[in-house]
Amino acid sequence: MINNEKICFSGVQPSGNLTIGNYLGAIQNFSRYSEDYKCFYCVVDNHAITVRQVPAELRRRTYETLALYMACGLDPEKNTLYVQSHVPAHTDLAWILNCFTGFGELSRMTQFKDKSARHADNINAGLFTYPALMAADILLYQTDVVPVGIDQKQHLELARDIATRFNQLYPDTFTIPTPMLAKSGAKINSLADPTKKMSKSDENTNAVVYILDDRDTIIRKFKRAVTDSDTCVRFAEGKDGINNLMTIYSCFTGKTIEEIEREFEGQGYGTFKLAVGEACADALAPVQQRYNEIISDKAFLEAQMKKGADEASYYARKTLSKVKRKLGFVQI
Ligand code: AQP
Repeated sequence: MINNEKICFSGVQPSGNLTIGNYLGAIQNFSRYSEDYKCFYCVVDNHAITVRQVPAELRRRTYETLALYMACGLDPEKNTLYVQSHVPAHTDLAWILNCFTGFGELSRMTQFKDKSARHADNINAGLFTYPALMAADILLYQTDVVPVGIDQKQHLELARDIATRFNQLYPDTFTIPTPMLAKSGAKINSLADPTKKMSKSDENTNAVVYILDDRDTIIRKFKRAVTDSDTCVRFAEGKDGINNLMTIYSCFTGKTIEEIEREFEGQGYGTFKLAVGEACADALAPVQQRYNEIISDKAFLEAQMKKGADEASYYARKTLSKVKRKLGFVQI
């Protein structure tokens, strides 16, 4: 909390084209906080370079992610939308928090284990200390709530531990943040391997539905989604593929799992998959339309980046100077 304002913070990496996992697990929920919280939504480009990025693609995706924030309903007048590397306080605080984070704690992070297995040729220190930067992102704004998908819950717990440890040594420095998981959609799985999270960096593009996929592509991908040898549309253990599709359908239509089971009683998987594809395409159409209007106006996006970075810096500086003062750094 800053000046009696409750604070919400979250971010998305411009590390690939955004997926319906990013949308349902995170971005769609961001606007829920706009009325009651001061919201900071960041394009976390510093995090993205923990994995090698092609510079031109990183640049393009940074604009795209900001445009998608707005297309998904985040009004830049009500939310602070900005790019992480434009506010150097993030990396400044990250260094400090690195010195309050245990090697053992970082070694236990499942994302580090997964990503170092996937990028065995580039297991860099940034990938390892990613959670300390994420803690800095959040703690810098005295954040109360962080809307995220389940995969980020472990990092959030570490951020809470780091904040608590710091507060014990230097009382009343950080607000302890609370993760806010979407009621449904906090973990959307791959269409090709439904035991695995849907990821924007998955090499198999058929496993992933991107927010900007066109209608035919969306429907084709859902038609090919892996299911099981049963034929009944019901949510049950061992039916990962169908459970995932039912969750996606539920998120896009607002129907409960019971309502979906009743709706498709006696119908095969083919009919159901088509319905999921159509519901997803229908829901994303207005987002895509708004996105196309925004993305073409680069000057507007740059002006928003600048405005967002100025706003975020104002808040970030307050916490950073408090932290430095408490640590005993000489400030001039
Ligand atoms: N499959 C998912 N289901 C629900 N939520 C998800 N999120 C990501 N994937 C899913 C949530 O989206 C937000 C932004 O994620 P991120 O950009 O910080 O990176 P990530 O969590 O590592 O997501 P990706 O798509 O898997 O990226 P890559 O492939 O680059 O690692 C977060 O709130 C996340 O929980």
